[in-house]
Amino acid sequence: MNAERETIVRMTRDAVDKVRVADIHTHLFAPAFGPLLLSGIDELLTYHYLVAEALRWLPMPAAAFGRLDKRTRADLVWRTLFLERSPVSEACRGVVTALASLGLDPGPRDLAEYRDFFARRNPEEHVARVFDLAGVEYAVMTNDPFDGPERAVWLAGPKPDPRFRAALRLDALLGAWPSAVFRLQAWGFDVEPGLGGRTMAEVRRFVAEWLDRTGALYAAASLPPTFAFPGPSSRARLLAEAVLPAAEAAGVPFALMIGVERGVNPDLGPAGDGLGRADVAAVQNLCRAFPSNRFLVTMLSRENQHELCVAARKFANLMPFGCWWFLNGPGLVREITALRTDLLGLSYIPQHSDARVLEQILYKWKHARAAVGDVLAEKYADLAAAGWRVTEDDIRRDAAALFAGNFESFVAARPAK
Ligand code: HDL
Ligand code: ZN
Repeated sequence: MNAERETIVRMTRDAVDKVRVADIHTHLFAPAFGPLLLSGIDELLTYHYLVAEALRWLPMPAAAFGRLDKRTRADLVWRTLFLERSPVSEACRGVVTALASLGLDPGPRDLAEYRDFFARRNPEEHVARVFDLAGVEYAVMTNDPFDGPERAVWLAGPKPDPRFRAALRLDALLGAWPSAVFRLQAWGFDVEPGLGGRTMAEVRRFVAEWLDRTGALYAAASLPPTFAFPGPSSRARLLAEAVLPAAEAAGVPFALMIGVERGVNPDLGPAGDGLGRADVAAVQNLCRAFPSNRFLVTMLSRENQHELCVAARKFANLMPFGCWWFLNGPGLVREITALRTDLLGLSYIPQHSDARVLEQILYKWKHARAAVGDVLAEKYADLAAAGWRVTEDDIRRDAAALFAGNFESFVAARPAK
């Protein structure tokens, strides 16, 4: 590699390693939400990604594994995936990265020592330290107004924490309307199963109320591979006549997370979801029909990534984001980031962590910075080889946009609650 190329690679990796991150989709919760914020080695080891991998080896049915207590489940995962064979999968390597980032030595493979570290930590100091080590300025939560424990915290008015911002998740409304009707009626909303009467106005009122209560930066829903728009489904009608008008009125984008096949193997619980290739035409139809709405879009199938990039070239109100879930491995992150950069320049959001356990942001962002940084380094080196003078200031400016700025300008950052 020539000297100029080496310098560009070094500058790029340094800029990406240091850039502040807005983590735009996580399942983390602010400490005010109490036990909803998961943390510690036993939570890391019983993350559903690792459970799925361990169950491929364990001679027991998933249901039997699920009945064990958390510590026993963690012991089994540790033995199966870390002691009996090398932890080479992304989720396993992530646990190793997280331990090392915290100053623990993965070398001894001493689970008791790691447990002792987490038992002794001061929760508030630990949260601050993890965010600092990960270089994450804030994480956007996934906030479900239909979730009992979480709803109770919102109604009591949690103390705002600028490290944790809200996103209003509407799967229960858009994906399970028949059961949502009864909950909404119980909460005083005049809605009908057949969507008649004042239903759409009342759903708009419900969404507006929760966008305001949470200060959500965006509203969101995950959608199956069969998602179609327009269409006769309650999901399509609620989106068009209630949710998107409410999001536009509140000035927030809507995040479409498309391609998840829920409960492919129900016995595995949260680990039982799969994926399918979706129809990008639904995304294009939404962007065209709702030009005043903004759409954050991530798709779960590798085969949808190129189509989504081409669609984004057609609609400025479409912002592709993340290498979601089964796409979050170094190989696919590199492939998708190169594809996006080739087709969209810098007008995309490369990654979100999807972290469920606090310490996962340590590994998800360390690994993401490495993969995205490598691709950007190549792109800047190619640009220099074409004759452009690539400067360190340019690289830092561009990295800041990719890892936070693009999101914040797309969301037109709402004042913190
Ligand atoms: O629907 C989602 O937000 C997904 O991210 C699921 O929560 C999934 O279980 C997950 O955690 N993926 O990383
Ligand atoms: Zn998620």
